[in-house]
Amino acid sequence: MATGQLFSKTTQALFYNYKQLPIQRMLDFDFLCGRETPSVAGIINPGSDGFQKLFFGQEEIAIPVHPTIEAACNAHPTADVFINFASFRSAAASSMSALKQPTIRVVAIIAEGVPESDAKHLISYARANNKVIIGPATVGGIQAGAFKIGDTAGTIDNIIQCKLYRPGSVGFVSKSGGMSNEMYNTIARVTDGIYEGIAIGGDVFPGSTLSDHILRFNNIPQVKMMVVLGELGGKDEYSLVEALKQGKVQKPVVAWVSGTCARLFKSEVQFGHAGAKSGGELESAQAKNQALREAGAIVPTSYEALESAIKETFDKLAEEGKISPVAEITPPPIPEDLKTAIKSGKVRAPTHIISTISDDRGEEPCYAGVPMSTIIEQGYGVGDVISLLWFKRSLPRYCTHFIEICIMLCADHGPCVSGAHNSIVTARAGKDLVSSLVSGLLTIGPRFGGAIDDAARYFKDACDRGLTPYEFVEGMKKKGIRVPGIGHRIKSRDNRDKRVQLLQKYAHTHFPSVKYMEYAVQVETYTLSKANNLVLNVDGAIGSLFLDLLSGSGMFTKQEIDEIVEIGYLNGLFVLARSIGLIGHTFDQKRLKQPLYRHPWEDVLYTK
Ligand code: Q5B
Repeated sequence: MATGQLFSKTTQALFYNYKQLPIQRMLDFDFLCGRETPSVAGIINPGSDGFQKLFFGQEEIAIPVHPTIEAACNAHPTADVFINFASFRSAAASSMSALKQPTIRVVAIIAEGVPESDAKHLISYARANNKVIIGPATVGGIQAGAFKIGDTAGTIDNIIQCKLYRPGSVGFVSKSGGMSNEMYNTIARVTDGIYEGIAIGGDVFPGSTLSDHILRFNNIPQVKMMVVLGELGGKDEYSLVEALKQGKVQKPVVAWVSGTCARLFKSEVQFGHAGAKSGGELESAQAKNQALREAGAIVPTSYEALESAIKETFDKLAEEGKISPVAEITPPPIPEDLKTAIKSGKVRAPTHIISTISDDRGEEPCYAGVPMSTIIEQGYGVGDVISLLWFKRSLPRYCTHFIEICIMLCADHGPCVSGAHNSIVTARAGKDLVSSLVSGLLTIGPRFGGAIDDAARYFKDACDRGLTPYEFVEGMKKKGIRVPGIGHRIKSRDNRDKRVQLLQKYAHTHFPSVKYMEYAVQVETYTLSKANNLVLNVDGAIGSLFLDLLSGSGMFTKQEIDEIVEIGYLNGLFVLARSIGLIGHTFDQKRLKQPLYRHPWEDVLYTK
């Protein structure tokens, strides 16, 4: 891996496993650096495809999602970096599959805990095929001002503070990802900043080594000095010692191997990384620091002295004219996410919806302010729930029970009525429950079940204006309007609708006043004098009785009653009730495995 640049300002990556935050951080970094193209060309989310919306600066962009690595590589042949956010269980298989793609050059493996045998297999394949692995167990790497892997360098604030939005002169490599963040900061304080930084990961077998990257940095003209942060355990640092001894590294290397404290422990110590354990003397931080020092690296006496060693090395190069000062630029501000800005109280945004009947944001949903636990624990019924969600108040029990009676009485009226017929035909055509239900519901209207609101409107108007039934009915006739709530296809003077009688009986017993119902009965007396089937029907009974409920309960102002009547709440009772029956008819047909319905020819009058 001796050749130089791994990344550039046009490098694009494929991102394995959808992880919103690291991808957005990469895109935010791109924007900060003034990249023209997003550094993430595509996302691989095994088994799914489509697009994922993310921000590129202020604009939203749609990044293609692919179900397989092959599909992603075919779709984005110029994306040559594979950022693998698979879990340790699948990281090896997916990394190998990526390495085998001719278009992929660099694979970064983020997962910790990849089995060592798998890691060795990946490494030998990568070396044989001239590919680069960063990781496993890494945060990734960064080329300042050009390209960043996943979460490398942390938040945008940290990236700005470490001046990573533009290239400096320092090549940095460490084992630890966490410490690399710390070092980006240190390096930015005492030099002109990072050119490239790589965390190789803390495993015993890293995909690429400290010396791999140092030798690579040595070939990058923009890198003027290198900083290495090793750690105790393993022998990786010795390959760097060898390279230094053999004169393969011409640029100054400032190095520190951390873990010198291990000697204070009496027994072997395992630090955070799999590879960071104090083993034999050769693997100790002290031995490695000494070997690096002897090989020509600048090695301070402690970690605390590392910053001044870097500073001195940088200042010397600058004095010698080997580093020309980097032109400082001000990066563009990254637009803050609306959610974050609202949370911090910086901005306010208009809402698009107003809702006043329910709230699901708290610990439990509330209907008109009444928590679900109260509804259940205090034995509320469906009438109470309707009263909360439709009328936004708790109505007295006799009212909510009346609502429940309406629901029960209107739930079904046999298979022959318009709604049930439609649902049955639809179900028999093989359609699903919702289609069968709505096909039945769509028949509800001025003639069938949907006359309750108009009945309430006309009865209220006529009664409030003091019209006699004669004046009202004949007035309607003149206008060519059938009286809503009057008339039935099968019910008549001699075959009264039991539902109407039950509603009337309930209201007589429980309602303080039945003024509107009595008016409707007087209208019925008049219409029955015209024809036997012009009875007060179930729609008319509910319409007139609901007027009595609204005005007699004392729970509504006059304006509220007018609004309820004008908006037309009451057909909702029939819609809700009849849904129960329509669903029942749908199930019935499906249970009976009824075939496609075809209306018989004999039942059609064919005429010209
Ligand atoms: N005439 C319901 O009509 C029906 C008149 C009228 C003045 C009237 C009809 C009507 C108003 C709408 C209404 C709800 C279409 C009904 C329901 C749910 C259901 C259904 C179920 C369930 C029935 C014969 C003569 C004509 C008409 C006159 C009729 N109605 N005059 N005001 N309201 N009502 N709908 O029997 O002189 O011969 O020309 O529109 O309230 O839907 O079970 O089936 O639970 O599922 O077909 O109960 O009354 O009568 O149209 O042959 O008319 O009476 O002008 O006079 P019919 P038509 P003329 S409950």
